[in-house]
Amino acid sequence: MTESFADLAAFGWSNHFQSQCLEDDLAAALPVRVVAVHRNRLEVAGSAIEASVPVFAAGDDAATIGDWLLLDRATHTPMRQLQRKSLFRRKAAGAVQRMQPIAANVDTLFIVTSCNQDFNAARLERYLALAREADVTPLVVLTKADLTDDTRQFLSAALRLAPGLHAETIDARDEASVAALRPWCGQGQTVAVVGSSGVGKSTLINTLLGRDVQATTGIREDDAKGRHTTRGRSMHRLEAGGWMIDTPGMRELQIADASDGLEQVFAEIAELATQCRFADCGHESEPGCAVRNALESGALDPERLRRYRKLAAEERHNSEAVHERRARERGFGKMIKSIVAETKSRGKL
Ligand SMILES: Nc1nc2c(ncn2[C@@H]2O[C@H](COP(=O)(O)OP(=O)(O)OP(=O)(O)O)[C@@H](O)[C@H]2O)c(=O)[nH]1
Ligand SMILES: [Mg+2]
Ligand SMILES: [Zn+2]
Repeated sequence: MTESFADLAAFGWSNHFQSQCLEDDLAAALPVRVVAVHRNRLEVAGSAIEASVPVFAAGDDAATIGDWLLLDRATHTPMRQLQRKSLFRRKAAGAVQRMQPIAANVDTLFIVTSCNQDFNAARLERYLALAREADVTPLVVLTKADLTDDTRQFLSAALRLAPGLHAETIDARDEASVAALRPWCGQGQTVAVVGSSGVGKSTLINTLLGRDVQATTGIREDDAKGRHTTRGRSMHRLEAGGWMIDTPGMRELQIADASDGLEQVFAEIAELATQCRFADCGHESEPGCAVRNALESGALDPERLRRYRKLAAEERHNSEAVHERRARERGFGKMIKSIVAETKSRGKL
């Protein structure tokens, strides 16, 4: 073995991954991290190796940006994908009832929005629920602070969206301003940067890198929407040793399989519900309803409750659809296996 684990640590390698590899595995294989995702290929990098390899696995488990793979030392073919420490994922866009991995083995998620019309509490709550579900620490990054006199209003609105949440307001083009984010970007740390098109994800990464690696373009003047400049996902190493994952602006962020994350983001509503007189209170007309009392006293914002109900209904609906699809496919897989077994036993295969 030529590479040292100290080298791999610079790529985010830790005991979590080491413990999944026997000594024999590492004699035959090279651990590498997926640092860019293209349609049919993955770019991988590790200690003294950079390579382009075919996409690995399919469906919900497909290797994604940030994943660790073991490559055959001789052929550089992917042999195994290591279990992830975390996975940020959403329901695939459109009518597809599948989960789509966005980034793996992420420590911190920068949820980027701007101090303008892009700021949307309901959308941020979606990101937050998915981050909490994935066990990834979220940080709300409010860009374009230089274009408004009212950064405090955006900041306090952001901080109300989940308990214990951090948020920073920055000018993504300004080195001194983005320095506030460096504590999350230290040695071996992986940060995924997500948000709508045009909010300044690539700009922020370029400023942290100190050079223009990612292309950026202006937003539309009339509605502040971006032009979907970044197309693929890629990881970039900072001098301080952290890794930044740039992602394309998301048009749609549907949630599924995220009920725990949702409960954590809306913890104050779940907590109120435990104080209702009836355990199955619908918070409509029942006496002794703590949720309605909180609405009446002004302790609970009716908009927040409305967003929670809407998101919880969507989460239930999507989760059911995703699980049904999985069960159907499992059933179909079993049917194929039994047909193959039966045909074999009849000596036809
Ligand atoms: N004034 C100001 N402009 C900014 C700031 N952040 C980004 N911009 C500008 O906003 C535009 C869009 O920035 P990008 O970095 O391309 O946005 P993006 O989030 O990567 O967008 P996609 O790649 O399309 O998802 C560019 O013209 C940036 O210069 C900021 O904090 N202040
Ligand atoms: Mg971009
Ligand atoms: Zn109630």
